[in-house]
Amino acid sequence: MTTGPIEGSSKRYEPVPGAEHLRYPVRRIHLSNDEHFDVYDTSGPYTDTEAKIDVTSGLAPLRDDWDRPAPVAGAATQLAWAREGITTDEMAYVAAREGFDPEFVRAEVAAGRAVIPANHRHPESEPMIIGRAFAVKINANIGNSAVSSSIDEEVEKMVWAARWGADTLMDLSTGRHIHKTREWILRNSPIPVGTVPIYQALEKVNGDPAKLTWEIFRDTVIEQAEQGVDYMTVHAGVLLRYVPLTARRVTGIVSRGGSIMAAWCLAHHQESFLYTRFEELCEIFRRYDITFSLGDGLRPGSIADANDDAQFAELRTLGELTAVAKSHGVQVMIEGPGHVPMHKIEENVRLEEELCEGAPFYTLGPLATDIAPAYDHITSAIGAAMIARAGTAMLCYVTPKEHLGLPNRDDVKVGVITYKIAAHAADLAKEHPRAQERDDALSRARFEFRWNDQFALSLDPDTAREYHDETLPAEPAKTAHFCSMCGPKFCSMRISADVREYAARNGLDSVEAIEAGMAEKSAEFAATGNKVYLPVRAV
Ligand code: IRN
Ligand code: FE2
Repeated sequence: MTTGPIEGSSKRYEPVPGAEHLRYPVRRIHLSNDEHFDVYDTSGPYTDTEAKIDVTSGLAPLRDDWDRPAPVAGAATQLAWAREGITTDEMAYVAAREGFDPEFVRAEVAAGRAVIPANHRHPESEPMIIGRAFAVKINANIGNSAVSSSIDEEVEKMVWAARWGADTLMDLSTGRHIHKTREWILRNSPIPVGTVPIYQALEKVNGDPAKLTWEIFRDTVIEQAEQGVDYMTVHAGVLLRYVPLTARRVTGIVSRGGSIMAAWCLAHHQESFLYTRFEELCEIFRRYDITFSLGDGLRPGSIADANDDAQFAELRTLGELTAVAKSHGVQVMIEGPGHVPMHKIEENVRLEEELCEGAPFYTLGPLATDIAPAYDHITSAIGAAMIARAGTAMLCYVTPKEHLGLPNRDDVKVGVITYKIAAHAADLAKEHPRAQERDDALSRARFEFRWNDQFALSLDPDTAREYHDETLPAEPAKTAHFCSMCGPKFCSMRISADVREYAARNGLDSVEAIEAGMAEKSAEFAATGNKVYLPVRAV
């Protein structure tokens, strides 16, 4: 089990303004100039300095003694309470975490523009919010398959994903011990957990979609609801009449859940029970406050199929179901693509907002090109950054193993860090109030050659340090005014620091100083025989 603080940081719990009985987590990064920098923290107690965690007994049930208002017309949900004008403990907590006013949080939840996935039966989770007005979130998918991985490995992947910044986690297990794996993950997860219940329902009928029934599906949902699953993907927009629209596609139906439901519809020549029984599902969801993640069963699985009739027909139905769910007081987010070239990305967000009343959009990438298996964390992060900038609230990560195999622990970390980059790049572009502070802090550290601070402020301090130390491992190099990329003489950061110093020393303004400094540098350069590449010299 991976525990202990992230390098250069310590874990703190700060009181929630206006609800001092609650404390929210932050990660404090300690800098060498006696400053510190606090960041949003998803890692739960695993990064506490003296984390003593026993996965067999699970995490402490944090939310067990929080206020839980009475249900509103049968709905015990954040949406129903928000609409009643009630600011719940969960709303105050997420407001403090993100630096917003609790009333703003309540209003966004009431409008259905944000969701707080928090099943009453998952008290171990630290509430978080998903909505376009808030920081862009990322989801990590884990889960075993019939051919690979054990319960221990999946719990470790969950902890690892949360450590590196996953805001939510989906357990997509399809192999053996589905129930038990999920139980272990839930009891130990500080972040909300989602599932796709149709996967387990299919296991119960030995993998034959035609044998699925509403009753089997419903019982599976209740089983998972009781365990504490916070949000569930339901592919209720795959209608019988949409299936033929996929016939001429290059990659047909690539969604697992979507293909299961399409197979059922065709086998019975009936409308999907997920659609016809949707209101009964809402009645279950609102008892636990499970959030719908309305599945994109007809999402494009290739650049050629992006934004086609099948995809947008389904989206229209998801819009209709959004209104139904909300009328039952159930929180909703909408899943989106997939594979989409850059010029077709924005249209997805605009249509989703228009058709689904601004419900949070949760997209899988999208991959901006199909040509790079083994690098699909990158092909998809390009699309993810763009779609998040346009308004997507949560990004489902893609790992380097996408299309090739089940991700291992290392792939999970690469996927998470890659998606933190995409999400943060979008936060910057959206001018999210706090986003740029971290860039500024890291840039200052870089400019001042505070190497350890640069590592500590980065998304992945371990790898940053490792790469640096590959060529300059000695401790004095941590204060050296250069790295091995340019060597001691050609560090632009050092040169501009020198220019500033030169200006101060000689009482020049910066333009004069730059000119004078450049002349000096040019003389220095000529003295080396005008060689651009100097041998690297460790100090
Ligand atoms: C997210 C957006 N669109 C799809 N996703 C995720 O893809 C979904 O939440 C789930 O984790 C995963 C697999 O879904 P399918 O293939 O069953 O649709
Ligand atoms: Fe794909």
